Amino acid sequence: MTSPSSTDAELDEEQLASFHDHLKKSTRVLALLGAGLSAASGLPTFRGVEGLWRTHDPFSLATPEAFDADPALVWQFYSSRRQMASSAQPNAAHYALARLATKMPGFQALSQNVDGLSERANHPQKQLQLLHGTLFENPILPALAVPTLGIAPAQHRTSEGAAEHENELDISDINVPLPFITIDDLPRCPKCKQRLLRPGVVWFGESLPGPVLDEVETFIDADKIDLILVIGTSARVTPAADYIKQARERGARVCVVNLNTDDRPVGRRNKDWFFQGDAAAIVPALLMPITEACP
Ligand code: BJW
Repeated sequence: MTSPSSTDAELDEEQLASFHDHLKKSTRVLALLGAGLSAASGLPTFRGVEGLWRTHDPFSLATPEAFDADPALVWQFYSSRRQMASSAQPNAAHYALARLATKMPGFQALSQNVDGLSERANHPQKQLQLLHGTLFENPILPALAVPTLGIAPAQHRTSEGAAEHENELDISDINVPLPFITIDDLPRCPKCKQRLLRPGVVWFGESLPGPVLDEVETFIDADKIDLILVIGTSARVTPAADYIKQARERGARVCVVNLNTDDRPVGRRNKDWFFQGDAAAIVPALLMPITEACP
């Protein structure tokens, strides 16, 4: 069930006090971050009512097979996502998590987001693991700099009238034709000039970046973990979601922040915290004892 955003005032005081007590004693903390973290910045999630995967088939856009079949369509999808992410601003939750990182050396954020907003909130790089890569790895050619996410299913794409519609693309209308691009417009390897470059994100069926997996494993194996924050994620995609279980096995208590009461990770325990509402409102209030403390 989804309800309107919570404000700080709506947080259950007893739950909040119990969470703050635990946070103040914690030194090794993980956070698993998902698309809901950036929802208040105006970016769509994947599986919600207005989520990307409700109107766009993930297997036609977010798999290596989709890229092989129609690289122009896939590049257009990711170019418009990058454009939207560039126009968005980090919200109070991104900033609070970045501040927690500067205050707590034993804090690691594991982000499934590719939108660059944590980086732009100055989250220290060493304490931010980009599990699913980033939209900002490869250069975007001018032909791919489409204004908004007017991605139509492949059968609706057309070159006719594209120029006059170019500045009118509307995220809410999936039937708006896209600017027409061909395979010759796509970015290629600067060395061999032949191989097509691809968006720097992790698609279904692909392994997560090796160095990132190593960093996360090293952190988890190093010692006991006090807490894992699970913020704005449906926790349905593996291996990211498995980190919740692994953190529990290292002793972590689990704190979930989500708009939707149904989106709690499997295997819930009585000692977990669940704060329902907008991450941008809740996360700063949760982290305040550390982020607002004197140095
Ligand atoms: C709010 C809020 C607010 C809203 N405040 N909250 C069958 C076929 C193929 C693969 C598989 C398969 N079965 C299983 C798999 C494995 C697969 C997988 O998990 N699939 C499941 C979906 C079933 N995983 C993989 O394929 C991974 N790789 C892998 O397993 O490799 C193995 C391997 C090893 C060795 C060699 C080869 C392979 C890779 C997964 C990559 C996921 N990629 C995507 C796309 C990235 C690029 C892009 O952005 O387009 O990553 S999919 C998409 O889901 C994206 C996200 O990072 C990820 C997670 O989504 P997230 O963030 O949780 O978003 P939502 O929308 O699901 O949830 C948002 C939440 O926020 C909701 O709960 C809302 O309620 C909440 N919310 N507003 C607080 N304001």
